[in-house]
Amino acid sequence: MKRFLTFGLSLVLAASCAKGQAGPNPLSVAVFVPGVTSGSPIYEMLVDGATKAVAEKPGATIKVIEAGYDQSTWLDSLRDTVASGEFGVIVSSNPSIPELCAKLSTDYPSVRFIVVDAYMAGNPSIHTVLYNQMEQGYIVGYLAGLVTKERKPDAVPVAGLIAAQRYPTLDRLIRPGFEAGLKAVDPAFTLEFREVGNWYDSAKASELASSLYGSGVEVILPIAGSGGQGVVASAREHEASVVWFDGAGYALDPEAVIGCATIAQDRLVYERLKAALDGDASKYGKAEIVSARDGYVSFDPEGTGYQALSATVKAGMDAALSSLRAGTPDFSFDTF
Ligand code: RBF
Repeated sequence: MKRFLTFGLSLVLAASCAKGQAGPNPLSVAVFVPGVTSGSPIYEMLVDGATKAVAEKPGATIKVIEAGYDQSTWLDSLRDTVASGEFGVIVSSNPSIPELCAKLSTDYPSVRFIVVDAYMAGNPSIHTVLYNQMEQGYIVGYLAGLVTKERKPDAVPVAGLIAAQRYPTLDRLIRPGFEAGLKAVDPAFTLEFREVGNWYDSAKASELASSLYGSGVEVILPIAGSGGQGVVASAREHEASVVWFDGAGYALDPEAVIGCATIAQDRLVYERLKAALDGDASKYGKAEIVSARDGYVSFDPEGTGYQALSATVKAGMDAALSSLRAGTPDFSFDTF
């Protein structure tokens, strides 16, 4: 009997041991794209950064999962990804994602989540990094302000923001930052805000832009994913301008796009995933904020549209950018 018990116990031990070993491979990475990669620079950089980190780690593998534009399906799709048991690390990007990860982390405690462009502190399975997008908004707001004032010195100063939808980082960082930039040029600036309703409808975004340009707006900032291409098309028709966000804006139109406030999302994802694949688990549970001071928020001057602007505008931008990097205005914050 005793022998039988011992045998039974060792079976249980062997089973639990095998289960431990069969847990997700910590070098197996899923990139969960909440939307569609193509047309959204923030997601293109997510995939690029993760691909580079995985390529440099012997034995690591990567699978990109595009969850599509229907946000109501994201939790199920993320659950399927996690429940497959295939992935040790899930990398994703956007402010709504940590909440979904937190719903799954208790049931799948050996899976780790790295979520950028997001903020959640205190969950031991999740590491988030948020960009100081108040600075990012300020940079293009300042440029939009300078260009508008130069072209229409006698008009009541106004600029446009066309967003896919409302969400906390837009309402609390991007929009107030953009307005602060405009008002730093002229406190009389007002902002015309319009909402598309999704992240892909460039025809709707173009219509909204045309009505703003038609009413005398000179510069629009789209925060609309691939829908932003409709704003660029409208700007081209109206011989007006667009300031762009995140990256790769100038490629859309060499003239209409006059500036791009960047985030170093590809570098950030690469760095954080590389450290994780090398065994550094110290970031999980932590929410960090990166900014212009450490170079993760910046401005790309390498576009024909920007280079064609007047020397006065470019000098104004140079001064504003150095000042921002040195901490003035100070948009820093510790929690979100
Ligand atoms: N940004 C994009 O460029 N493309 C998208 O498809 C996209 N989808 C989003 C969905 C949700 C629910 C939220 C909250 C944000 C989304 N963003 C998207 C915005 C993104 O997080 C970021 O704020 C902007 O790209 C500006 O940096």
